[in-house]
Amino acid sequence: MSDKKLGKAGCFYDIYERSATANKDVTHYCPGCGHGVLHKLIAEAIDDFGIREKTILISPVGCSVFAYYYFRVGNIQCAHGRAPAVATGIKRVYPQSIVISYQGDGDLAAIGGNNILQAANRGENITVFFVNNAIYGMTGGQMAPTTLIGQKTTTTPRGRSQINEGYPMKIAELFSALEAPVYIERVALTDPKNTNKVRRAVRKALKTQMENKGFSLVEVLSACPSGWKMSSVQAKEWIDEAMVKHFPLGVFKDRTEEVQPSEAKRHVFNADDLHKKLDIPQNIQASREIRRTASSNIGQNARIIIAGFGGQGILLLGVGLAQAGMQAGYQVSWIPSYGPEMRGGTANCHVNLSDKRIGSPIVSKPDVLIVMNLPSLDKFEDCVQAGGLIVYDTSLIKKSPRRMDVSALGIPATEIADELGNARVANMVMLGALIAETSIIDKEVVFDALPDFIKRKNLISLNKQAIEKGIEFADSLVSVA
Ligand SMILES: Cc1ncc(C[n+]2csc(CCOP(=O)(O)OP(=O)(O)O)c2C)c(N)n1
Ligand code: SF4
Ligand SMILES: [Mg+2]
Repeated sequence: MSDKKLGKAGCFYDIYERSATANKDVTHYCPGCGHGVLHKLIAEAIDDFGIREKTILISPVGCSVFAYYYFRVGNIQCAHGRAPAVATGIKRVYPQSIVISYQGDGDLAAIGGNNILQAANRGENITVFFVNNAIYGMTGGQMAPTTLIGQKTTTTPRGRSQINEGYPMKIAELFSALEAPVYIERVALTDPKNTNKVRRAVRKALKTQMENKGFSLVEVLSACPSGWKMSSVQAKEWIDEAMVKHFPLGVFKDRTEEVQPSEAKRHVFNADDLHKKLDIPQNIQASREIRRTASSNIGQNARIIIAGFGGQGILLLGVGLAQAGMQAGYQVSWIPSYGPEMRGGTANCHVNLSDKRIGSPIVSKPDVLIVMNLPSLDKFEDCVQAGGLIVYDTSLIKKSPRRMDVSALGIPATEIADELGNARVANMVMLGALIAETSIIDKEVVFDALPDFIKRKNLISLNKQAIEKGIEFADSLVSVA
């Protein structure tokens, strides 16, 4: 047992340095708020189980958004309602970790309702602490899915009515109807007796995960004196008198005795296996050596944005680069961006080619910007890294990039493609220019990769010609620094 029961749990930071407030000794929660007490019970359990080093706490959007100010564990704060998805990802990649999804009723039962439902139904081996305070505390007291009938909130000023807003959602009951969950209990943070039950439930839920038995969810009825416009004492009484009537306390599901532990095995990524599966020759790594021939400073670890009109083959160019990059032995990512571009704006995609593992597919500061229309140049020029490269299609962009701290290579890609008899291969002309101007990727690797991303075999030779033309044109120029 923790020897610090009356003081601060060791799992809390001594001083909450991350907090933006002046007083770094206290939490941001209102007096009487249940979040703080639940934090303490979780922190003590983590200490007592000796799992601090392997615990990852995922805090939601809601009043507990700043849980990471307090817990001395691995912390992630995620998008509203998405904690179960993030927890799933982490747990599957790090099965030895203890992953906690900490969520409010707005977060779990409203915006993230389907997210938690699917995670529970999959039986993810995670622990969910669901703080039901029957209101959106953080945003000033709007109705939550768990708001009681008749309860006044800022969005139900006359009280919740089942005719307009439906019934308060009974999460513990609902989720215990699913087959996969192992342990589901509803508890309440009110008097010492009930608080002790919360303490036991917190521990049981963590233990369930530690023993690899599967999904558990503890619903905690929790006071929000500010949102309910009550004193702390009144708020606790209201839980006992009103909330518990609709949300009865107790264990709704407990399969912990019958379930056999099943430890998820982490799949260790092996590049050779992947090459075999994708039928990529093993000696392809050698091609990396001959990549380093061209003139620009841009070499390995290139972050690239490609942009233009929908229909110009922007996304395909990105796919091609990523495919060839993969065959050259890079770690790669490709992510498209859709949206208003479908209606004539800019279509763009982000490509990473890296020697290291890629943290995020999003490229915010590209080393290379390839643009095939003016709106794209206007949109992305400013975000190119100083020292980076802009390759632009002068057939369609009648002005030069403004930036003086980047290299710029203008190429009449659409006209060259037209001369080849098909304007649609302008994207490959641009790719040729990139090959000539940088050491990112070798022409031969791209040629090898072509059949993997140009599905119509009769077009492969035309695409090769377009790439050759792009290289030829770029080689005939001196890039403008
Ligand atoms: C995508 C998105 N939608 C809406 C919001 C506004 N918002 C912030 S917190 C919140 C509800 C929080 O309520 P709850 O999950 O019950 O947490 P509590 O503050 O009560 O602990 C909402 C709707 C947001 N931040 N992001
Ligand atoms: S608004 Fe409610 S839930 Fe949020 S900190 Fe205050 S009491 Fe707690
Ligand atoms: Mg709430």
